[in-house]
Amino acid sequence: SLAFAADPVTQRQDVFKDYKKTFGPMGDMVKGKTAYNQAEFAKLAAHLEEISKQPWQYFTPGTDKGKTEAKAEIWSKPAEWKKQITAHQAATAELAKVAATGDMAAIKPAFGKVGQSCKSCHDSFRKAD
Ligand code: ASC
Repeated sequence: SLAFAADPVTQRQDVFKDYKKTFGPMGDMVKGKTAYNQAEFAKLAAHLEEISKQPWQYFTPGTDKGKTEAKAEIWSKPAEWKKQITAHQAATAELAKVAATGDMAAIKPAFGKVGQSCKSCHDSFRKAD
């Protein structure tokens, strides 16, 4: 591989930075901290669905060392970890689907379910909060 290619830890952390840039503004709209913009929210939700497919490939063997919050359980309990990812991806897909309708009564619980799926995985597989 190329010497200048980013290491897998940096690559997955870059995706999680994108999560923050995407999920943060969505949360602001859901909470009424910023005005709800249906098109913008739907665009962010579609992007969230896409990036929810990306970071997991960068959790390569041996990358629980150094500047990472990944727990060794990711590699010692791969089935449990994959189950969390599958639930998370189902939640982001559902959120993108309801975001397209603009129905805030459906968006709110779907957004909450995505947040729960983030937290649930962090509780078992991430070191810090
Ligand atoms: C966020 C964020 C998370 C999730 C989680 C939701 O904004 O950074 O990890 O939401 O806290 O419970």
